Amino acid sequence: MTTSENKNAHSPIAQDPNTPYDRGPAGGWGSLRGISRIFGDVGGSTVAAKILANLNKPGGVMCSSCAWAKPAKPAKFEFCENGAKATLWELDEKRADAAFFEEHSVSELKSWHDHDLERAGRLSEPLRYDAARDRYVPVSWDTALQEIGQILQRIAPKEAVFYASGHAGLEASYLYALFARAMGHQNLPQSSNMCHETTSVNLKTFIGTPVGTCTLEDFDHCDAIFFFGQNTGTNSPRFLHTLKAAVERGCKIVTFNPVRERGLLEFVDPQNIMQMITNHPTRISNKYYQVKPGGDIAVLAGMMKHVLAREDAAPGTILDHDFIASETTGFAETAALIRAFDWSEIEAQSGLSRALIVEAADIYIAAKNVIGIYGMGLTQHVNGWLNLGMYCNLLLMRGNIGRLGAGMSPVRGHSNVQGQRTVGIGEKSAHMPAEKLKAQFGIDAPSEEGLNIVKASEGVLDGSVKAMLSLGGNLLRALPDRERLEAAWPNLDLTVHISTKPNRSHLAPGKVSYILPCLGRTDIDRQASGPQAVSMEDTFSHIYGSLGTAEPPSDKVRSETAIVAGIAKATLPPNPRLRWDEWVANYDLIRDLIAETFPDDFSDFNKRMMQPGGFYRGNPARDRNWKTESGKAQFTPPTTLSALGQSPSGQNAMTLITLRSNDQFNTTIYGFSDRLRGLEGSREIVLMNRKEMDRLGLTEGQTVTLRSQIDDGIERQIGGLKVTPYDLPDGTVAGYYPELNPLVPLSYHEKNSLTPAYKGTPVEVRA
Ligand SMILES: Nc1nc2c(c(=O)[nH]1)N[C@H]1C(S)=C(S)[C@@H](COP(=O)(O)OP(=O)(O)OC[C@H]3O[C@@H](n4cnc5c(=O)[nH]c(N)nc54)[C@H](O)[C@@H]3O)O[C@H]1N2
Ligand SMILES: Nc1nc2c(c(=O)[nH]1)N[C@H]1C(S)=C(S)[C@@H](COP(=O)(O)OP(=O)(O)OC[C@H]3O[C@@H](n4cnc5c(=O)[nH]c(N)nc54)[C@H](O)[C@@H]3O)O[C@H]1N2
Ligand SMILES: [Mo]
Repeated sequence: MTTSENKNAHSPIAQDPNTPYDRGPAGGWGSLRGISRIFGDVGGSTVAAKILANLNKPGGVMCSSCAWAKPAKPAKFEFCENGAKATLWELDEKRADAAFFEEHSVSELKSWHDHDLERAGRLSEPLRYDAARDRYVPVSWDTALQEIGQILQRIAPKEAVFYASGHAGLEASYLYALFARAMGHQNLPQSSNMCHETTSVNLKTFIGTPVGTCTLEDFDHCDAIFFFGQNTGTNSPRFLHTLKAAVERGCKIVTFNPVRERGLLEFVDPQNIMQMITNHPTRISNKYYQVKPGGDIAVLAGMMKHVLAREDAAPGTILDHDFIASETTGFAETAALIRAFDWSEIEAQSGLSRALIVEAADIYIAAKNVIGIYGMGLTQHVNGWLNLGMYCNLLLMRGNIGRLGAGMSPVRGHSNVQGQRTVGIGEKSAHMPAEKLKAQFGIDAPSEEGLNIVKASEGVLDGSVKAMLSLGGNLLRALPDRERLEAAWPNLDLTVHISTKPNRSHLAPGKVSYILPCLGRTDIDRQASGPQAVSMEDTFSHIYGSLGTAEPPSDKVRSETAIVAGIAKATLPPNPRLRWDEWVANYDLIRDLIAETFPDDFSDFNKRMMQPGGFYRGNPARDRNWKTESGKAQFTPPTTLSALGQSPSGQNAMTLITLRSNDQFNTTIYGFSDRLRGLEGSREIVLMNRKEMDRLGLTEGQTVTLRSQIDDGIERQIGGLKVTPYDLPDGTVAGYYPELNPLVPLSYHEKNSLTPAYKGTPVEVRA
């Protein structure tokens, strides 16, 4: 179905004939049931209920789930179903302690489901892998830190990799980035390397900023919001309140997504008693277009073509000529290429008719202020750079970047993924200025660029990487090409996991392997000077403090800040200016260091971090200060109409997209209910539309094998996937991340940033 009208508004929730089970709107009673299920699962307490009541409010805990804003004036309950799940998951009463690891060998745990591994509970003491017994056994902190330090001293600095998932606060992250450089390397890959790296690298060249240009305020002033490949209802549900308010003001919402995602269709606000009682949803998208995976460049080309045609018909009325002339470069060349594309090509590549694309472009033109939202549907493609380039082009044509109510707005994933980059986590020298390292600590910064996650993974495969530290995360589930990497991981001399719960990555221990249990954000972080707050940055570049209030899982669990400092101290030669113990005793001192290294972003950090709504660190593009090579915003000439690196070829070949369910946070699987998509019970499934099922002679529930068509001499396939009918464009199959990750080659990634192309892999479907 590619029709555009969203007819679901104010009617009983329609059952889609292509969808197997009944499903409710986003929010509503379903979200409350979801929360109460997890509450029961983890033994929820009154402490947990109190933390939820203060979640995302000034002085409370900042949610460890997504990076959506924490408003200065929070709602009565400023949390969503998934934030509650993440919080309760961390407050788990169960313990994955020494007794648990004594009972279960690593080989046995390998047969467990990801869900069951994390359900074992919170890690509560440091553990070292004992190969002879195939078990993790308890060890003292001193022994752990000393041995890790000795191994890191023994190898060459560039043989070590320090990975960070976007959870840890700015304090631990800054020390981690400093530690790497003091050791002599910048191998600091981060989860964003699998995520919005496409944004960080390409947006920077187009408009001179690696992050979005909007703030929450813009959503009160926009006339249209476009959504390309971002699933709000599942991945940033508190955004739905902002959208509902915009819709009620008359703002138009237009969505391009191969999947009809519930949250972008309709929403029942769980805090609105009348809406809850009547189950009368608010329609979110006015128009919903089921673009083909990788078809967005073509859509954007079509929209731009129509904008140019309207300008030709009434010169001087459609384009923002002043803005284009004074603020941008490359318009003429780009416009010429757009004019040259054929509508028939655009229709074939996008899977949408000219009439539908024109309809969307007319909404774009009618709106004075437009915000462009996007997520993984644009970034995780080989030509992700051009997805973003074309999206910028469309906005720039009418001056929609750098003024109130308009802008480019990537929605970030992890709660502090953006902030970690701001304080120095990243493989380039630019991430942490060399002159500051010298002045503050007397350290000579490494000049060689470090490894991002794709290069670090290649290093594990070819043996050039010898030690892998992980500050959070679960690389062996999150990365592409899992089977190859899982086989190579045990060859590492050292693996160190700083984690809250057991996960699959712990089960491929290196020759020496440690699991170091850390505090989560909800826990009280007691240090010598008293309980400590930590801080993080949201998707709108606002920075907040967060104060944990739950009793930690055990007295043997340490803060991420203390663990990073402990390893650094055990590794580095003494340097009186690296005052690890004093910093751990009082995080204010670390924030002073951050403010000294990054004065433009963090002045008065300690004073401002607890202010309602956080403090804004600014964005040059928002002020039309273009930090690009030319000093202007850059139009990007399109060289192709497809975002796919390789199209599927042959009768039974399709493009695979990998999805997150409503019941997971990345590799953490809370349960098996993808309520918003009406999919229950199993994650070993493959979705396709009924027409494609008939064409391939497949029946509902039949199991099939998917085989990757990318040919690099390595065979990649996964069997036992249950065919499930679903409303998708022709030529498209969908399944779950991380289950389907072995199908995506490590080498199949976005061109400039190396972000894995998880949304556009050509696969054969075999009965
Ligand atoms: N509950 C929950 N919340 C999360 C997460 C989670 O796993 N669970 N993960 C967090 C993280 S780290 C991140 S990065 C964000 C991710 O949040 P999103 O950016 O929303 O990422 P995805 O859910 O992977 O995919 C987004 C959408 O892209 C669509 N899509 C796929 N291919 C294409 C395409 O070619 N074109 C277009 N236009 N659309 C396409 C999919 O149908 C899907 O609806 O969410 C964060 N929040
Ligand atoms: N096929 C496919 N693959 C993908 C994606 C996709 O869309 N499709 N998306 C990609 C994206 S966007 C991302 S961001 C990556 C995510 O990749 P990662 O960030 O590596 O993975 P997570 O699942 O977020 O990490 C979960 C683990 O983090 C630990 N943890 C949780 N909370 C904390 C904490 O507070 N501190 C510490 N130290 N540890 C903690 C727990 O042990 C938990 O098991 O996956 C990528 N992989
Ligand atoms: Mo992400």
